[in-house]
Amino acid sequence: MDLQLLFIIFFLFSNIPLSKSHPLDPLTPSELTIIQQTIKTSNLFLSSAPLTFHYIGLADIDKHVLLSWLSNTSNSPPPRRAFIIARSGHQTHELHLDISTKSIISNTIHTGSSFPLLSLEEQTAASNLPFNYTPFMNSIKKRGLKSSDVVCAAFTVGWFGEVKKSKRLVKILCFATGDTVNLYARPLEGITIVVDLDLMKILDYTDRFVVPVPVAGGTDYRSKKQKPPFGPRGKPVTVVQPEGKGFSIDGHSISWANWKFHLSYDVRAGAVISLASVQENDEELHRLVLYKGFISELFVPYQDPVKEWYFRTFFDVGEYGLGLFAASLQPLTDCPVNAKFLDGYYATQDGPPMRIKNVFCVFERYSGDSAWRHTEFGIPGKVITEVRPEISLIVRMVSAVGNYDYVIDWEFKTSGSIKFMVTLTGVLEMKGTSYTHVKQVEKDIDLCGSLLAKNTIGVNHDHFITYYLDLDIDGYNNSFVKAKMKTIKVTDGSNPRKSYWTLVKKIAETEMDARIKFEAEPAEYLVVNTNKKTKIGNDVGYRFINHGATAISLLSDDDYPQIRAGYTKKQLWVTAYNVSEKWAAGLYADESRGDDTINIWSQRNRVIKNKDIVAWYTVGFHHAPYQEDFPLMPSLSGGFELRPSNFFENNPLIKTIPFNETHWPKSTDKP
Ligand SMILES: *[C@@H]1O[C@H](CO)[C@@H](O)[C@H](O)[C@H]1NC(C)=O
Ligand SMILES: *[C@@H]1O[C@H](CO)[C@@H](O)[C@H](O)[C@H]1NC(C)=O
Ligand SMILES: *[C@@H]1O[C@H](CO)[C@@H](O)[C@H](O)[C@H]1NC(C)=O
Ligand SMILES: *[C@@H]1O[C@H](CO)[C@@H](O)[C@H](O)[C@H]1NC(C)=O
Ligand SMILES: [Cu+2]
Repeated sequence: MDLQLLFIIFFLFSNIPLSKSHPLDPLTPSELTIIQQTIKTSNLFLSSAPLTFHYIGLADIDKHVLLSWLSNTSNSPPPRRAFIIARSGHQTHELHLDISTKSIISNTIHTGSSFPLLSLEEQTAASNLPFNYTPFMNSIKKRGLKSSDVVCAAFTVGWFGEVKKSKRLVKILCFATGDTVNLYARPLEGITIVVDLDLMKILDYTDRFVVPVPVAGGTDYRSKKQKPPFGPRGKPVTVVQPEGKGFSIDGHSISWANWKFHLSYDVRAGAVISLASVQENDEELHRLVLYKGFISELFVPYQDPVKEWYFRTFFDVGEYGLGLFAASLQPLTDCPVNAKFLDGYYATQDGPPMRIKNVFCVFERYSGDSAWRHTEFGIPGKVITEVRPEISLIVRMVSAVGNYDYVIDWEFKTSGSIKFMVTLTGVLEMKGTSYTHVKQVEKDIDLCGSLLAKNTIGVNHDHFITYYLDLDIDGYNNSFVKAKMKTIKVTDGSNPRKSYWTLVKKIAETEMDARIKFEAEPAEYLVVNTNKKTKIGNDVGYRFINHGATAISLLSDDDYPQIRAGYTKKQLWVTAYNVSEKWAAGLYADESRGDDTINIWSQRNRVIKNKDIVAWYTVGFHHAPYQEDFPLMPSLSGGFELRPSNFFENNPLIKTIPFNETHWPKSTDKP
């Protein structure tokens, strides 16, 4: 090898930033390949039956092992292990595998009646079946459509009280495209196709009625399809960071201002944030807040009981995967110009790993708001004004599960807050109808939604986004505090007031004391560490603050979708930490029967006082559509905040210094 080539090679490699790997890093493409190869060549499965992978992710690392490694990272890290759900010969296998030794540690068969995530490949295969099925081709003709203008998609079927062991089914729904890409606006109403995924065969077909397929005109949302006059818009806005970015990313470890955390990708959960820790002013130490957090389930029940709609009660995390349906974020529009992007990799059903480019973006946000301000008029002869800009760090991902797009933001604030926001946008799931005007709808007919356009109903539904939050506030043993606001009556005439309110704080002893319905009583809800105090003696803690979106399920308790999502009647639950209890509607959500859900675990009524605890927070929306949601929904946001509450000695932002105007590139842009 000549010197020049050596030099080039050296140059190439010296330019690759060497990032430290972390035990919580997501599985790499080569690890995913090793895992699949090891299992395929293991002799555990019959070679005659196809072997398909439905989940491959990093196995949970024992918390004590990880924390002990973190306390001295020069020791060897915990071994890289994977958790796998695979199917073969009509059976679901759960496997644990050690990656470095390529050895299968355990292999058990799931015996319940519910099923793992659907793979993308089988959804595609099932959606293609109708096109080789004569009755369906006749149905297309009956609706005056060409098969090249029709697309189909696979929808999970739910569970409606069957007691026999279930088959792995999906229902196929079909839509017309033609002169639009907005397929959900053009349903082929009346048709139900039931497919057995294991046999990959149509089991049942019905075409009950024909209503007009809504027209394509006015439904396409692509900019190139819009014609003048164009709609409302201001002047373009961009972000300038004259001194560069304020955060750094080392592999998957991110640090910014007073925060440090780890960001990982999981095919089921999407973003997983771990070890989020924050620093007090003048302190070296980062104190842990959130050991691990992710979206555990996303339940979307539609509210129309007819044959073609009743089963639409989706669990987007456990059936489809927020990570699997993550979109590649578009620079400049999904995330601002100052964003950095990370990729994600998932294992396919039976092939090479897939990359999702730009699955996350990370950026500093300044929206023109202040983090605090005060104008003091009270000192004679002076007006004192101090304002500090609010700059925060956002981690964003978008999951486009079918028609809906969920923009999922984790916002870290210098105040010590973490804000969890979900934005709903995308396309409504629409229902075909013969109605073209509201006046045709008879009074006693329940549309189960609203007429949004000719032949188009937007069906009522909900979105319940449930976060798993393994909080470890400044340490491992935490407690849940309900601070109820109680009105005190002044009856003894000792002062002119007749009443006032005060906080009555109580630590929840067991899980039954920690099932919270916000409407039940005015209260503050905190997670505290009673073993750690501020200098003046308060327990360090964080409290939950909701930012809209506190809807809870309105279904009756005996309704099957409600049984499957029994936790959606309360916004907040606290349970004892258990490594097996991660998925709000169960590890196997597809066709689940509600036997592995938060509300069931919580019935054990374990002690949660001064223990390792997990909080489950559900962001909920009732969605009754309006015409502005057609043909595409303007975004609608809601969420909550975890706000330090006696965690710091005082407001950490007192020491923030304001912007220095002279830093801005063009002083002519100044007001
Ligand atoms: C960290 O672990 C290394 C290797 O085991 C050991 O040599 C070192 O003394 C440890 N450091 C501390 C601070 O415990
Ligand atoms: C947490 O509490 C348990 C008792 O519930 C105790 O055994 C353990 O030492 C505590 N751990 C810490 C880190 O305080
Ligand atoms: C942990 O959770 C699983 C699943 O809910 C349960 O079977 C097991 O008994 C739990 N373990 C403890 C110690 O509670
Ligand atoms: C603003 O920044 C400039 C350049 O760094 C510096 O020279 C100047 O002293 C700063 N002004 C104030 C008021 O801090
Ligand atoms: Cu909606």
